[in-house]
Amino acid sequence: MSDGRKQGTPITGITGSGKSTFIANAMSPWDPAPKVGHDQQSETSEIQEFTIGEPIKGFDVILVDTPGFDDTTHGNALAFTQTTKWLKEFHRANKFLSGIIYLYDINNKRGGGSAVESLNIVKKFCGETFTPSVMLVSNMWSTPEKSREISRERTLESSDRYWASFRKNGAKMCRYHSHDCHPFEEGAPPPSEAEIKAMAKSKEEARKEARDIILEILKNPRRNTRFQHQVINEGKDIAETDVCRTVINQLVAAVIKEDEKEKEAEAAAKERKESDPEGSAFFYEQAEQARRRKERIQQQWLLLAEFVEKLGYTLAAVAEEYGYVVGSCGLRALTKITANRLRAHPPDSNQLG
Ligand SMILES: Nc1nc2c(ncn2[C@@H]2O[C@H](COP(=O)(O)OP(=O)(O)OP(=O)(O)O)[C@@H](O)[C@H]2O)c(=O)[nH]1
Ligand SMILES: [Mg+2]
Repeated sequence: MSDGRKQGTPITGITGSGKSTFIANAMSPWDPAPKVGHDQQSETSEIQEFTIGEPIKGFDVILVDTPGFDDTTHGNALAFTQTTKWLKEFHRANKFLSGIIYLYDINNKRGGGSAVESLNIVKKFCGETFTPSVMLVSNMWSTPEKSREISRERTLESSDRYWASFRKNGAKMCRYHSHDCHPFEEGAPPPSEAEIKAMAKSKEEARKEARDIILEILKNPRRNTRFQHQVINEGKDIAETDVCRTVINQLVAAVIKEDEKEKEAEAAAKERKESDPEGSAFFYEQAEQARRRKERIQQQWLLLAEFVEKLGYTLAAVAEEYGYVVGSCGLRALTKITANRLRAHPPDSNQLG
């Protein structure tokens, strides 16, 4: 029987790292389960709670499916805004976080940059005090495990860019071997021998392995994240929190980088216009691609500006802190979006609790 204590655990990680699958595996067969993505596009775009039907150790366990970091449409801004909005409601309802699971595909098909950025966001969100409640879970292991997976795990554990600083502050780490319980897509190439073996692992095993991780998390004492502390105890606006500043810094750095790429490609295209029309067309296309990426970043910024009050002031502070040139075209565009937003909706209180 549950004694009514509700514990939430957000499952985080970059897009496609297997968050929804982990939750689906952990649920009892009769529980509603999240939708799992089978293509490159991000599947989960709305944060959603899934409560395991039967209480575990007297707790109602709520697994929270979050949009992936580096979401192909909205980037980290979506994961940030949805998670903080959700936490605000969760906290108001007197429920608390028992931990955070950070999932990492041990084959890391998506490259290192987005993983590092997402880890920085989680790090700033948690702060040192909450870090012992973080569980770093590597998944998608091959059967049998490959030596390159084991060496990648060592890199994760020993590198400060990845998990070392989390580990120093008490975060736990484990492997999740269980396979994807969902059948392969129709028309997909026949599964390999290793995949057949992996599929043969029963749903029960996948559930047990997921629940062993959950049991570990339920042992955590009640802690507040740095984000909660800054907003509730220190009375900061969301824009002033460490995690929001990190998201802003990442967006600004990305927009400036794309802006520079666009300008360089445009200059190269102009230079070759007469002498090398083919080369010139290539560089024009490069410039166009950089422009499109810049626009996508500006959409993320808009999403953030819709949610976070006083973003303009924080943008200025971040620009000063990191020495960004405010006159840079990309940064100016972000400032303009923020200014429009501030004109339309003057800041009011947007605090947690
Ligand atoms: N082989 C294998 N495939 C997995 C595993 N976990 C998930 N997958 C597959 O990886 C893909 C992405 O899984 P999802 O659970 O949708 O990932 P997600 O992190 O929720 O993705 P977003 O919602 O897009 O952020 C799907 O095709 C899954 O079937 C695993 O442990 N092993
Ligand atoms: Mg998902």
